[in-house]
Amino acid sequence: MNVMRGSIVSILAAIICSAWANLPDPGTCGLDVSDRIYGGNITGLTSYPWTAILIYREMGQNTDLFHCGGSLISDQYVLTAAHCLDGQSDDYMLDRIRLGEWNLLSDPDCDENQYCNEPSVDVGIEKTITHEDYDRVTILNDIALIKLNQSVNFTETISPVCLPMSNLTKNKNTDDMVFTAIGWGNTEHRNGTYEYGNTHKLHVHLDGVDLVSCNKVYDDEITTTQICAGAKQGKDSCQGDSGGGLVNAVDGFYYEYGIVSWGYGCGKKGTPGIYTRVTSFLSWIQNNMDNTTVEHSDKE
Ligand code: 4AZ
Repeated sequence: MNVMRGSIVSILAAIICSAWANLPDPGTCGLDVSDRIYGGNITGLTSYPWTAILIYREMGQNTDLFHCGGSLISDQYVLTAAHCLDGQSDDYMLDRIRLGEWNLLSDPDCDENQYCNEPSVDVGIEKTITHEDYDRVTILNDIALIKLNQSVNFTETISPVCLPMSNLTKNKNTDDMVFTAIGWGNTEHRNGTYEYGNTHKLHVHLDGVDLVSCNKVYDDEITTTQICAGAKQGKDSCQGDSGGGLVNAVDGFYYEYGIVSWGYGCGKKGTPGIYTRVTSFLSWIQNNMDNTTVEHSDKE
């Protein structure tokens, strides 16, 4: 009987795992070995190893421009905000994605004890997939995938974040969460150059804010497909952090619950930042990653 039950469980697990085979399991994803952002702190050298930075170029210029982040969710896909891919033209284009970055101005990156990371890795783009209902006026469905033109090897500084796909993680009440936002966006000290917001990867802790309170500030514009977080004086994501992750650790592994989207200003007391709610888009993510099977209705 036990043997039978065991084999039924393995068969079920195999079906479920094969349905999500292109997304890694917790333990492969969500690792953090160490412990823009307004009011943030510089992260550890190897912290939040899924953090990607999008690199843009202007036609005929050799300068890299850093205006958005993203998160590695598998060995070939980066999750970001649709508005990070909006407004491209022949003159201004997303050029490539950098993984394993910490300090934009040095390579390799080393800490004060001369411990150094492996050099960051720049990867080309095979294609970008913007949500078909992304609306640049309401900024709803602000989500996009970037398929890299090669699969990347996972290292100490490059590994994916988990998506909240299990019943436990996807049904958690985000109003009670203390999230972490990560990025190179503008800080209170530097109002952003044209090139980047902040040199180092920063993180800040942000409380979830319920939709009713959030909509008092945002005139009922915010929907259940978004998360509000922050609202403490001086603590926020900001311009340049867009596309990056709003994460929460569950049982020791990090899950991406939100994507930095927009907000009224940055770091204003009582004004939360707005994030795309990842659990509202799990099917969209899965359906838009290549080589997927379709039998995932049991997971959402
Ligand atoms: C932006 O402009 C932006 N305070 C991102 C996040 C927030 C505000 C603005 C949230 O990309």
